[in-house]
Amino acid sequence: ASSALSRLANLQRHFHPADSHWKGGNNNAGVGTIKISPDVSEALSHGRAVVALESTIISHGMPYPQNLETAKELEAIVRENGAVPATVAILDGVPCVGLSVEDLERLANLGTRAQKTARRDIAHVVATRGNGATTVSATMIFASMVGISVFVTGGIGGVHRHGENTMDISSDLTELGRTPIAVISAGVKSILDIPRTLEYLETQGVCVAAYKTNEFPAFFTETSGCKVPCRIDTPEDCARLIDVNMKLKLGTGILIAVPIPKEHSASGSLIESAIQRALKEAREKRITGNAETPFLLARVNELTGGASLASNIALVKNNVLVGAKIAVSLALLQE
Ligand code: PSU
Ligand code: MN
Repeated sequence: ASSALSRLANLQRHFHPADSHWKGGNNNAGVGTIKISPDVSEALSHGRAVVALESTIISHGMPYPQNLETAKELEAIVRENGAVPATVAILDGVPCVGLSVEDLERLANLGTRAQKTARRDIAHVVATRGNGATTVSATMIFASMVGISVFVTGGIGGVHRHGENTMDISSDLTELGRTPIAVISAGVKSILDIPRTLEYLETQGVCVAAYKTNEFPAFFTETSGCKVPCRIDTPEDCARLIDVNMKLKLGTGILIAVPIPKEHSASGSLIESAIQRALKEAREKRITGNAETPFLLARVNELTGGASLASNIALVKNNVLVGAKIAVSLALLQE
């Protein structure tokens, strides 16, 4: 706990924690400073449960206004379950851990005008004082830097279909291999190559656990046909896994895959045909690189008449519920 405290003190050296409306511009904060919101800072310094949340899901993953409503609801679910939410984004060039309602509104309104920010984009967004919506990889980095151990999202990136030729492999996977934080997600979408994604995670040394199931879930559906090496049935057991990973200083992340609740799981064949069509369109329009995931997400949502968005929102809420319980168990374990 003392090293966490001194790390926190170092990070906050250049800004006043009480000044929650601090913004870039005429600031004297050094580059490399992270702004931590007062409630997140308070929770971390007392060893209380904190749950990190990403912001690409707000800006690029969902349309307005559902993105704003969802972002606020996710934070509320975290609080109702006894943890403090820490949504991560880069605002006016400053990496922020813990956002105000105004910050969330700003990001939701910016939508895709906020820059999708993965690890490789961070320095550029900060140097140009831009607004960056952090993906799983960038969110892991900032959350881990300030001492957060649990991070919840909807789905992570993975190896794209045909990735063996394009080498389009999300930096989320390499980040899991190098940053020790537990990421709770509903698995990966079948817009991706799920078996290769799991192979890549194995190579990266990432512990992949499935929650109350033996199979890796495929985001919209509970099953993918792929078995996981590790099954966990309670938040307490997830907390123990995270605690051991930290104490052994393995340095790698953990992926905890929570299947979408049965009542919200989309019709597998409906989703699959929409995915096939969206993939074909992406190839025809030559949409590649970091534009591919947002394109596919939006197109699948259009093609399913909003069904995929409703499922998406339901599963993220469920992930946040599980993640908050894990974070609370972990805080108790580490008291
Ligand atoms: N998958 C989803 N929803 C998302 C994303 C992925 O089901 O919102 C976002 C996440 O922010 C993830 C990013 O980190 O896309 C991965 O993008 P890429 O495939 O370009 O690495
Ligand atoms: Mn990519």
